[in-house]
Amino acid sequence: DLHGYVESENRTLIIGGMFPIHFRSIPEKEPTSSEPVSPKCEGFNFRGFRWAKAMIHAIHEVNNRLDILPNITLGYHIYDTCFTTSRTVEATLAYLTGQNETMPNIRCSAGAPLIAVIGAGGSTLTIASSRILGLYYFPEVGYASSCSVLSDKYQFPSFLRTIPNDDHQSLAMAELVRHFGWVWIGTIAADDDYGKYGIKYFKQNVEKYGICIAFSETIPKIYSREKILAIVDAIKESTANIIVVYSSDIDLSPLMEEIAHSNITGKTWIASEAWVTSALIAKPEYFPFLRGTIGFGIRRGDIPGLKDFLLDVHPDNDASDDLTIEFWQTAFNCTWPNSSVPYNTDFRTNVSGQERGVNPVFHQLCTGKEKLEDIKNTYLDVSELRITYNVYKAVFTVAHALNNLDTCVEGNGPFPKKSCAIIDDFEPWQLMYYLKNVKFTTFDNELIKIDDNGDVYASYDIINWQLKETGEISFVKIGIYNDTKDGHEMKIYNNDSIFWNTPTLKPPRSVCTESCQSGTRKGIQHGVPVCCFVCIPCADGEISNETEARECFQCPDDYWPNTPKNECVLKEVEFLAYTDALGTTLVVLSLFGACIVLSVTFVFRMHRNTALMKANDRELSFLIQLSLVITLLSSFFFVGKPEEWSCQIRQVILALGFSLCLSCILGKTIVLLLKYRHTKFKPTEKHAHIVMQPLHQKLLVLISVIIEVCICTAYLACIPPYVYKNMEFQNVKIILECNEGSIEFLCIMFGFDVFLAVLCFITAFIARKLPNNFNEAKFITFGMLVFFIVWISFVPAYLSTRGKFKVAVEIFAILASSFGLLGCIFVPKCYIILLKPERNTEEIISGKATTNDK
Ligand code: TCR
Repeated sequence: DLHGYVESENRTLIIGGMFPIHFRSIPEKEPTSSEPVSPKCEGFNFRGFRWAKAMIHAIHEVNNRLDILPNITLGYHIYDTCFTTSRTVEATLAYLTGQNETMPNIRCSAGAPLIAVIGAGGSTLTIASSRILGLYYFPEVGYASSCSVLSDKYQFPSFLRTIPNDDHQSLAMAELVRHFGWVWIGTIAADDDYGKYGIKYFKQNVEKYGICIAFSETIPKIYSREKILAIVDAIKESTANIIVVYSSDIDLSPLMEEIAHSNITGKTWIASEAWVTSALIAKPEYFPFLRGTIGFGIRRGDIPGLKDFLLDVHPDNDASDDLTIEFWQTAFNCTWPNSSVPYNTDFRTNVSGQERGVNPVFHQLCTGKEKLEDIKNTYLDVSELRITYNVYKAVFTVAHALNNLDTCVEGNGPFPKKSCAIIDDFEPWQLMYYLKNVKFTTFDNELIKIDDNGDVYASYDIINWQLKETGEISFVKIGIYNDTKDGHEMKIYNNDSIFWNTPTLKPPRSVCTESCQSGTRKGIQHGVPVCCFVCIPCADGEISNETEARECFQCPDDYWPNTPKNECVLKEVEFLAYTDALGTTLVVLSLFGACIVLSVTFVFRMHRNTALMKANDRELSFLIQLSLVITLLSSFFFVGKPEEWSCQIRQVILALGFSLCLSCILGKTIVLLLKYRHTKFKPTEKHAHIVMQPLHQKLLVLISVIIEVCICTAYLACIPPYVYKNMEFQNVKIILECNEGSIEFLCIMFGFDVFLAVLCFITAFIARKLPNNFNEAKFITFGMLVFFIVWISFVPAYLSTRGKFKVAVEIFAILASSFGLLGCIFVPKCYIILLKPERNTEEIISGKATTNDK
């Protein structure tokens, strides 16, 4: 331990200090077989030594200042904790007893009284010491103990600190991770309160943002190569590119050594305050693996005069100062002559697996002439004074509190009856009162104010590891994070100034699954973190138009998803258009048919005076021709985009056309039938003429048409057809068709036509034997057969087709039946008229001379 104070006429008060001047203690092999002694320490920690020196420097500064404690001299008593709890507890007890014995007996010290302790470094150590000191309400001021549990004043009533509570840092890390959009994170924690609580709070924060933890590893406190290799494997196997490490540099260094050894590159490390600027980790040989590391550093300060004070160290100054001798030996790699101080040995097995020798003999002796200025050493590096500055602030916190206690005016004091504490003899809790209310500014103009929980205001520098031209690592400040009254603020100055550990030097991505593209949705799987999902394509008829969609949406009725399924597009509308090859053909055919009918009319008209034409009922023929034109041309209403009117008109026109046509034919066949009866039963000629006069024929036609018109009107008036968007058969298309409205009406309407047709057929069939009128009845029978065949075959064909072909089938049937009638009724007559005019005579037509002609 280091101790010292200046003898003077002033009253002297001692401040204790606990620093990790060694990295670890050497575990005793067999503690039971001999009297237990406190373990020895190994691994000289230059950084801890600097902290201790900074405390001494701060005490000197207080002593030299006239404004603080002018009539009091501060002394110090520093213990080495070796970064282990046992040593810390031992030191704590030594403070309380005042002797180098570990029996608690508060302030029974031989020398000057101890007033407060600065320390004890890591949180785990502080928790141990503070529990003991708390029993006596003995003030302890932490400089590096940042764990959040220490804010609990119920457990640690006499603890306060100059380092911010880690809750802020954990939140800051979570914000940083969110800022860069990383969602798949690995965490590594030291196996102590600092690491565990830090990572715990980080995870809590990060979960709120939907960020997932890929792996969580713990670095063992006692070195174990297997455990470290297991961590290395976990890092290697994971797809997480971002690794958050909450650990002190001392615990982390064996892991980093192994990481460098196994050549793990391409990871971005997020550093906690304890290792972000540590020379133990920021070694140039680790730079290929650790470059681009981002971390949080607490506020730094350049303590005036510290560098000179640090340089002013030499074993010659105090031959009994073992620590300085050990420092000298380690720094210059030599052994101090005639000293019992062992050369810094390291028993930890190193990466190559060999044990390092115990106390190796160094032939090189130290001369004492070695120059500290010549070597590069962490101890002398005053560029990143963060914890060191905290030590300084801790000393001044105690000094200011003591000064306030000293300057208390009796009658105005804080204690019962407005009394004051007396500087010569005060109780720890009285100093505690002043410590809790201390408020001062440092040389840096930083206001130090301890709050009720013993915490200070949190402010962090965001630091990025970059490479200097000299090959050293530089810690570049890329932003700040501040705790504000309402929440917090994080500022990253310039994204381009960040150096990234990626081949492209672009910010890394860290996701478990790449985000789902539009057209798919996120499928959460059971038993894996939410960040690892599968992308499921949207179902038919559904889309998702954003990435990361949780659900797909159904397209509206007339819409259908495009191929990438990220947009609803209007469905394609299908109908038989005029421009369609099929549509054009059918229209041309029907026009052609109409032309033929017209030419037949023309031929009949030209030859109206021939025998054949005279025997023929001209008006009826004309009406049949007219009705065929109507039916043929009605197919125009079937082609083209269905509209309300065309839907209503098409079937009606067709039905009317057919009823006109069939009733006329019926008129003809009835006449023929009567003639047939006349020839068979030989009634008087007169009789026949009386039965079927042309007028009667026309009446029949008229009545039939009127009936049909009535049916049609009722149909259109009651349940008219309408345009229907049929989407049942195909999702991608809307089939635009006419819905018949009422099938019943339709059946009645065409049923009447069928009824007429059946009558025609029967009458014609009965009269077919009659040779009269040039076998007209036979041709009509034949025509009616064609008509039936066409429409009977139409039904199954119509029912089994879909879409635009359905109408095409109907038009076919119309054309076929019309052509059939046309062919059977008029073509034979035209044939006689045009090609066989010699047969066109009265005798042959009346059938008297035709028997041989058949
Ligand atoms: N708080 C850590 C210990 C620690 C530390 C450091 C150790 C901090 N910063 C720098 C060595 C060097 C921050 C704890 O345990 O609370």
